[in-house]
Amino acid sequence: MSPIPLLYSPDHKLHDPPFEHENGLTVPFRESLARIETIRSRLSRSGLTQEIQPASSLTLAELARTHSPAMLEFFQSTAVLGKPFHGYVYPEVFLTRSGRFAQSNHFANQYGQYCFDLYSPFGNSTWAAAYSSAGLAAAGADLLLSRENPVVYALTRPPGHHAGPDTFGGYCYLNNAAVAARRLTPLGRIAILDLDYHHGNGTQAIFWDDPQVLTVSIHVDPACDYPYYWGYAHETGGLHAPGTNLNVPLPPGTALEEYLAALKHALHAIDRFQPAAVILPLGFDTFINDPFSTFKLESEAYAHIGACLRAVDMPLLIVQEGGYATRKLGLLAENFLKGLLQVSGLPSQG
Ligand code: SP5
Ligand code: ZN
Repeated sequence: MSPIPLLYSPDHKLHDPPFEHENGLTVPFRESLARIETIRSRLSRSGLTQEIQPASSLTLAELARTHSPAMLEFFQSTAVLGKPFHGYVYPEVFLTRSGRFAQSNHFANQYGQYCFDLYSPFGNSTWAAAYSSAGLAAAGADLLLSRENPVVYALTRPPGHHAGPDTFGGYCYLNNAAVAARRLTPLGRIAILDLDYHHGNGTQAIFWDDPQVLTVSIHVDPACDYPYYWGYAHETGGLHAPGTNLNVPLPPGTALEEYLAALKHALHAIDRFQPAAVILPLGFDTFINDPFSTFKLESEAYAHIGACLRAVDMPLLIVQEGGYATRKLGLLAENFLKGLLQVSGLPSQG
């Protein structure tokens, strides 16, 4: 088995907010640089992957096929704002139904129109990092298009699946997986299977009315956990694309057996859709020791999940989403790939 291309860019380090908010308290920012670097170093030692630092070919015009030009303009305007504060700005006021008519070019007003939560602050280089991250996913799509690699892993950071056409939040700015999907549509129908602990609300919104892209997400029941407003089973696609969105919400406490049953259900739906390629937004925040998780997946579970995905007999692009048990992320990624590649013998802990 030739090594899996691992697409990486050091640009993610340009985005390094100091803190986030939790129940009114200021806590260290969980979506840290170390997340990506620990996966990178563990996988490089495993010999399962070969790192590539691709040149980005992603233009703003191509991004505008996924995100609104107005939100992209706002993102670009943030490159000069961080300095007067502590390096990062956070949203202050959110546009809700009662504020529909109040629109100005003031930075705070723009921020509150697109951002839906407190988890996506901006520093001067956040936009650069996000643009580069989406570029990795696009480069991953190119590798699949070349048909030389059946599996590609884009080590994207910041993550992307909470970013919609003109909304963002949840540590996300640009929807990396969606950008890759749009680049892959010349191949035919595309399926996106989101395995992050949280619902992929942004991806769902982007392809809601698109019959060419099936979006599937397995996640914690949004009635119990973030992002609360999206991710319910009755959300099944828009008027022009009925049945092309599948949400599989699972209750807190979900363990491997129930998780694998949900995964098999999702894989059947993908099979029926007959896509030409599958994109896998992969979060390790389903792990039992993840600070956000209520699921009970042990580290070995990821080998079983990877093995289950062997049933996907078509080009597969893995796109990194969440996962915040930083010291374990390398192990979880290695277990996942070992299951996917059917490499025998799970690695030891640590
Ligand atoms: C990509 C990704 O995994 N984004 C996740 C972003 C949201 N994370 C914060 C969830 C916080 C839930 N807090 C519940 C506290 C209740 N008191
Ligand atoms: Zn998540």
